[in-house]
Amino acid sequence: MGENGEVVLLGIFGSSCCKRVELALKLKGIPFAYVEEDLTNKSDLLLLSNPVHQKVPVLLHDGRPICESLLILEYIDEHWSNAPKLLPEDPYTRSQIRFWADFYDQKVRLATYNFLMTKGKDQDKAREDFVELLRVFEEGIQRDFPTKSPFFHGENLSFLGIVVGTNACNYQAFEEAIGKITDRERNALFFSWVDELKAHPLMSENLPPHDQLVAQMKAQFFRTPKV
Ligand SMILES: N[C@@H](CCC(=O)N[C@@H](CS)C(=O)NCC(=O)O)C(=O)O
Repeated sequence: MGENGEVVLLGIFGSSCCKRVELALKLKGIPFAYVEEDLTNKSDLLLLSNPVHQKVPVLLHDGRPICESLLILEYIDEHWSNAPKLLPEDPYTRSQIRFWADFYDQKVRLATYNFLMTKGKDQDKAREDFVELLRVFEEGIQRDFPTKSPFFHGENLSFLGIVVGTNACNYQAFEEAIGKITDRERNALFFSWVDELKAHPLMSENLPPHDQLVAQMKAQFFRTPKV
């Protein structure tokens, strides 16, 4: 076992939650083994490691499981507390970052699922909700971080940059596979942030291959019954 202990990531291709963990480990320079799960036939290791949610990602550190991607990022930042840091030092700023990461996850990311699961007028409403949530996100970020981008720490991606970027950089693939949900004019500020995140080498070099992602999303979408 090296000085980092044994680090294993259970994940699946195309999952932004899993990609977050991968990027955080790479940012910190932590060697890890990646194990691809099959969610149609979950491994005993996954079921034992995450008995409550039975979901990926799971990080195993010396055999001990940590579940939930945002909590895994915090664990990584606390355990490997060397630079580059994911979260800022100041407790108030940390809490603001956590607030907006949670908002993005619980509201914005879930709005894309609502879009995916609906059709017709319900889908139009889901699209409008998504645009409005991004507007709230834009306003909040501008208000809470008026002088410094919360998506980067100097040259490096930050906690929020990783959380938002790993998901939003795939909207183009989502739209090719599922349908038009974004409005780049109405959320121009948000998409200027996404473009910056996409241009960052750690992000661009680690995004899932576009065509493979589109194919996977299409396959998943046509398996999912629409309400
Ligand atoms: N809140 C969780 C969400 C993880 C999640 O939704 N994982 C999906 C794959 S992207 C999963 O494992 N789904 C399996 C299932 O629902 O049975 C996190 O942030 O880690």
